[in-house]
Amino acid sequence: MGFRKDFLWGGATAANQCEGGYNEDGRGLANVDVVPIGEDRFPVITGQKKMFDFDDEHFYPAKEAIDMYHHWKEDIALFAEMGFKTYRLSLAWSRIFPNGDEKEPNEAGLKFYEDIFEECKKYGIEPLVTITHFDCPMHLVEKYGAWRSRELVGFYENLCRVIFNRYKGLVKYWLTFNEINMILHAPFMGAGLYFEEGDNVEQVKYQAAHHELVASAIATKIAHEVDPENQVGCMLAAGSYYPYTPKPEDVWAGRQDERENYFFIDVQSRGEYPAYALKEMERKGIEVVMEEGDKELLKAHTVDFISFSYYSSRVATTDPELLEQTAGNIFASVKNPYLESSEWGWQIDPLGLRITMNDLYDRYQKPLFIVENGLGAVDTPDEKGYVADDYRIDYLAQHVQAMRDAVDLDGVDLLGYTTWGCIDLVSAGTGEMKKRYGFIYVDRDNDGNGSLKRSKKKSFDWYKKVIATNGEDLSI
Ligand code: P53
Repeated sequence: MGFRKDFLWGGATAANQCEGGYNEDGRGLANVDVVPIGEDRFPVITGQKKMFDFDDEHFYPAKEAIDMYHHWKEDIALFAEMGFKTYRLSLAWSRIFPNGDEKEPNEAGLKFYEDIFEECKKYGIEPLVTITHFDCPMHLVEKYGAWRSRELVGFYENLCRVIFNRYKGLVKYWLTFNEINMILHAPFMGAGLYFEEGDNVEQVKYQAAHHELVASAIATKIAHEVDPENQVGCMLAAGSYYPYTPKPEDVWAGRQDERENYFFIDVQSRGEYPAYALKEMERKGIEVVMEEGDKELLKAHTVDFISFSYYSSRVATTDPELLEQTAGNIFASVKNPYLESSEWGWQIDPLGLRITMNDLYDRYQKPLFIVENGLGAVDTPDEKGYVADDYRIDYLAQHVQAMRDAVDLDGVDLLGYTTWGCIDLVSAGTGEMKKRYGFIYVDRDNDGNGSLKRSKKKSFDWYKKVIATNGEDLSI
């Protein structure tokens, strides 16, 4: 009983939130670079405010982030010390193809990740690679309108061919698009989409989503052709919906909210547009343009496993007053009165993880991989610089227990677990450094001050023990 022997314990990061080095060694500018911290962040990441380059009034935290570009050896050594079996990271597309539409890749970018993978190998750490974690080269945004253009499929295909061939034998686990459903909620940050006056926003989003779905199927096809050992997953920002009341309308609202997310995974895992989505699009007047062969591609190249992030469950309601309170959140969800919240208002629900795992496993019957989970919190180092983050340990222990229940008691097939932001990094939602997730503290603040020094928090030793006992010992 318990987790499988080869369970992949580890941690996760994304290039734009940790690397920095935004213009080094030929790297091109990307959408994720030009999203500032502060009140303009929300309009920029949702594609309502145009910011295609840096200006002097804003601070752009991704430019330097935690400078992993120059600290990766040290950071991987720390991951290895914790006993990581896997490290989830993403590739910055614009390091490999600075503009996105070149024929030949940038060797320096390819080499950077190759060195990282070799380093992981040294420690027996299996890389889990997100091909795109929100990033899109700015040249593709400006010239083609990013994923609204069909041409992006071809550029993404080139990227995939190059990386699958180059990293063959070094990387086996791949995710095509991080939180693919984020395109609906943060379309600029998630997919480089910016909306002009008069745009039919829904139409643009679903057309772009179709392009990503086709690109994902092509990536899966090529990955399997290049190396039959390759395992490709989709990636969903998950969290099941609970109806606010047993009122049938609330239950139905929950079903609909859930389908908005499942839509993507239904296509990637079952290989076709589900009936409810076709009907909904028809009602909304959304016409997705498909090319000949798209349907066959989607059907023939479904994913091998289902990966997802889980931070919280969600609540659905039809009550207009309650709905009002959630306006302005990326994932608008009503507060659940039975749950506690983090300092950022994210509700804490370990049982919700078990519920979500069951929902996904029942629906797709493919192995699951939890690739993000964790607590964003304010950490205050003591005079020696030590962070005693019992609150984080508590959160993680409860979630690991819940996933163990899903495995042991419900029979869910779970490949692994990578906590989000295993080393402190920049928050995607807010751009803050202050919202920390790591086992490793990084000395840097919201304004970019700090020595970037890395130090182990209390949770570092805790997680090391969890991994060493394959999840048996969760005690503090
Ligand atoms: P942060 C919400 C908002 C933005 C990104 O989020 C999100 C979510 C949660 O689903 O998705 C993931 O940094 C994402 C990561 C991100 C993490 O959640 O706002 O894949 O890039 O950092 C946590 O606290």
